[in-house]
Amino acid sequence: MININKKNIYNIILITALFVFFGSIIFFKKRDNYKDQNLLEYKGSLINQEKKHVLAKLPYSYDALEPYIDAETMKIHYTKHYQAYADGLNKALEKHEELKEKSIEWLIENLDKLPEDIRTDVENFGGGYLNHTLFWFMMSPNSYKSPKGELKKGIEKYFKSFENFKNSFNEAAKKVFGSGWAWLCLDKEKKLVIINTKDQDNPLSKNYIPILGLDVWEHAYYIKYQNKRLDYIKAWWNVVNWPHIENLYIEALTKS
Ligand code: MN3
Repeated sequence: MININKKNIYNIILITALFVFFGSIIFFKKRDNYKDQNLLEYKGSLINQEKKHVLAKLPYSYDALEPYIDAETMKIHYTKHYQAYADGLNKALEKHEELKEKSIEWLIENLDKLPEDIRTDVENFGGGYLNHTLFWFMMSPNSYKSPKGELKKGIEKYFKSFENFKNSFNEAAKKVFGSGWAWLCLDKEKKLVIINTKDQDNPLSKNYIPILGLDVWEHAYYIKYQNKRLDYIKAWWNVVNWPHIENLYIEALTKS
């Protein structure tokens, strides 16, 4: 029989306290896991010392999104297409020293204020550069498959259910004629809306704040999916970085 003296009681209290302590660390760590993935987030414009817009470092390896997005596509998409957009943007800005330190977001939001001789190049190359920078971070190899928290509430408020939202988004992505993007955005009234854009147009130019975007240019999927765009769209849902998308949503909601 255990002799319950003072020393034993202290031991029991100590052991219980340790259990509670380590138990809560494990519990909170597990709970925070959803948010932990945001460590690699795009926080706006990447301009180097030579005043050039540089590529964002890809936050995962080329094969990380397999089998949904194949490594070859990722590599060409990142090293060739993305690079070409950055190069085209930097080349256009060479003619206008005063615009070199403007963030890519500012340039895209203010296309109508740009000198006419570079407006189209900034729209196309700058748009492509910004769209892809956003796109890489909107995906993750450790996707949670569906949103949580504020974003889940927002989606259910404006689209009734996550399934419903996905169907509408798929439809918008499927409907892009030729090359373009599908987006979940915040409109001027801070409502969530789905839009699509042609070529490399970014929602910022049209007074929308992009929250989630999908590249439906053929270069984004043709190697693996050929002409089956809808198969690519459906597979892509498996790699959406929802905690990051939720952060973008909350940031956009509080932006004046
Ligand atoms: Mn692309």
